[in-house]
Amino acid sequence: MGKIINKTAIITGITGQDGSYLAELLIKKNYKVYGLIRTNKNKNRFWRIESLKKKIKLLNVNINDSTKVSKVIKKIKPDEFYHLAAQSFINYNFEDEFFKLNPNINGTHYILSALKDQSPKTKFYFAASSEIFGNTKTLSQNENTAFNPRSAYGISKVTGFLLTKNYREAFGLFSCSGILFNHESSRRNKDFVTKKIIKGLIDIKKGRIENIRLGNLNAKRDWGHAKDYVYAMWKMLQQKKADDFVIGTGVLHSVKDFLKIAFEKLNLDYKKHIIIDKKYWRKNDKFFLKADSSKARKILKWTPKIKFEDLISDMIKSELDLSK
Ligand code: NDP
Ligand code: GDR
Repeated sequence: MGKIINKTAIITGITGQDGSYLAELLIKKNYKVYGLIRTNKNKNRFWRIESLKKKIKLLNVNINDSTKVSKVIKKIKPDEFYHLAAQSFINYNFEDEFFKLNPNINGTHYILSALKDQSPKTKFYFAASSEIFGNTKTLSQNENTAFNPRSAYGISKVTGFLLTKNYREAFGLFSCSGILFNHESSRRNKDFVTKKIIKGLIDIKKGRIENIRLGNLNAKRDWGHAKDYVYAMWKMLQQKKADDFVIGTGVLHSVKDFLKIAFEKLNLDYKKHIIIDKKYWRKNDKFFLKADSSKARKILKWTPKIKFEDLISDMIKSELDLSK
């Protein structure tokens, strides 16, 4: 007997790290999953969802095209809509600000507006980010902390957050934002520091390279595993009341901590293999953001299950498997 499909969901950003894990989670829960993709020409982008291809339906809908967004929502009227698509790499020098702001802000607005008009019962999730806190004065950040973004990316996420809140309050949509802190996995893009380190480490171990060039090793982040974080997204949309939640581990680690643990796991000394390169320094990135997710722990009963060390082991194992 076939599985009973109980709900329908649309995911934007399904080809990304979080989109792929979320699609897996929803499929396990018997959802019918649609992914909106901006193009099907660049097949290199599909590696994370390769094993899911037969179980999901990909639709060519660019979120910058309001007419197409509206049409697809009208047709599918999903139970849940997870909006994860974004230019997610942060550059603090504002040189790419228009490129970043357009899809991140307008895309979010088109989706919310189409939901209001075409499918007001759909529950909506917006992928906000700890970057909205930016140059904060507080030691840890929760849902009441003031926003002070320091990048075009952070500003675009504040706008998405406020649009999501206003559609909830003004039009009664079930629209929530998850204010997520850094989360990683073997599916991270190679430009992010964790994946860059693990990939470099395996290349060093295999004798393919000698060094990794990095920026500020004293930079600190609140790092968790993406699998835990997509579960929090789903939990938010299963509540009776729509609300916003901060999601993070509440523990800070430096880039140096990450390097030390990762290299020691392969019996190497990171100090012999790192070159500091100013190219990777971000002059506005001096603030240590740490999550206070007590609200999510209480209301969603969410806690991160995968520890920092296990995240690193998991990334090393996957990279070693890949390199075989
Ligand atoms: P990824 O960079 O791995 O994935 C981004 C996704 O967005 C990809 O599917 C990409 O599609 C799509 N995308 C990018 N630009 C556009 C565009 N102009 N139009 C349509 N689609 C686009 O990000 P993550 O999975 O790590 O993150 C998911 C979301 O969560 C993002 O919004 C990110 O900003 C946010 N976030 C992530 C955090 C993290 O630590 N991972 C923390 C806080 C927030 P394509 O394959 O075509 O490039
Ligand atoms: P971040 O992630 O900017 O926090 O954005 P990234 O991994 O790029 O940086 C983490 C920290 O590492 C320091 N760093 C370096 N970073 C990179 N990329 N490359 C280097 O060589 C390097 N050396 C040191 C950085 O300065 C920084 O402090 C991620 C994204 O997923 C966003 O979409 C998301 O919103 C935030 O996390 C929360």
